[in-house]
Amino acid sequence: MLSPPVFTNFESAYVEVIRHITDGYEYRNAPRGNTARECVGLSFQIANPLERLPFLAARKVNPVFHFAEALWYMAGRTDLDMIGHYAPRMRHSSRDGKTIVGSAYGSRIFNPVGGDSVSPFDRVIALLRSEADSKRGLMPIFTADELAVDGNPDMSCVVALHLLAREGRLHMVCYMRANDCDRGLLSDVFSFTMIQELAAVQLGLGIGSYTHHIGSAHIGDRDYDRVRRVLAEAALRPRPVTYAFPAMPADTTLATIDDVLKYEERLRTNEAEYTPDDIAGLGFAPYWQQVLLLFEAYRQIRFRGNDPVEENVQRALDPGLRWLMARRWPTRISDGSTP
Ligand code: 5HM
Repeated sequence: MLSPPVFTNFESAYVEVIRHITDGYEYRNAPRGNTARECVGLSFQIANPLERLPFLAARKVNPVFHFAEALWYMAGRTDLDMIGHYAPRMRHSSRDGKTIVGSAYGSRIFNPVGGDSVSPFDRVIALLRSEADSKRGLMPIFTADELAVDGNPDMSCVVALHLLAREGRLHMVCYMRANDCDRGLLSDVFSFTMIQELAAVQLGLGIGSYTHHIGSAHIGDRDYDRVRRVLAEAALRPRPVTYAFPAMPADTTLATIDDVLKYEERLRTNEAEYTPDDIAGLGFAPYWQQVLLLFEAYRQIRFRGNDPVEENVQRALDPGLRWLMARRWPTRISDGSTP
């Protein structure tokens, strides 16, 4: 078979990828000191890219970080102020202590580059409006000048994102030079499928498939035990929660993202606190209200000692997001299954 294997959702693809590398790795190596198991050349496709979160207690994903990173990309940002708040580890990837270069993928897609006055994202949207069948909807990310930086702490792992409109649906193909399949893979697929969805909404198309191609697909030794636990849990399905995976509202634009980020900044800096009613009154669709509720919950986790997150915020969270938050911060949020 020459096509990549197709999975219904990200969770099933992720479990198969880590199973494949764990059982069938080709190499043991340690590039830049990171000991890992590696397969060279790995691809998969996801039929429904909206189902972008894995619900596995052993993996404990952080939905606050995932939404923050996706929004940070879509706003074309490079600042550590925002992303470092949600992922302190990213501070190690900064060359100047203030910005991220290689991994700030959004800055290469959503800002004009190379003397153009229009961003690659807007160019591709315009192209696909004028020629739906085009194969040229490519947004490059990796740049050759990254090879010339001595001891580069942060070389882009993504080579390009590619949009293809076919028969009323918008597909995305992602090309990666390397992916840590128990770390970067989770946040990369989450953010890139959100960018795909944003593009589909702009074009008035349905969501198509998401295809992911990786050059070096690896799992670090530091994560090996956790990966074994995830595989053991996955063998004992069914899923613990049913999450509706809502679609991005059809009226979402880049201005919506900027608006959400205004409130995000107030919460991140602890300048404001919002009840669920406050958030409902800000004029956002329920989809974006859930994102702001996550930021409010995280504000309470970060700035309120060891207190549990307010009960009304917990109750207003979508049950699936609440379940994930309860796995990640079990002393601050309950999953609502016990009164
Ligand atoms: O030595 P190298 O530059 O490839 O190290 C970066 C590590 O972070 C690799 O394990 C790479 O696969 C992982 N990574 C990822 O999987 C990093 C980023 C950030 O650019 C990412 N996905 N988005």
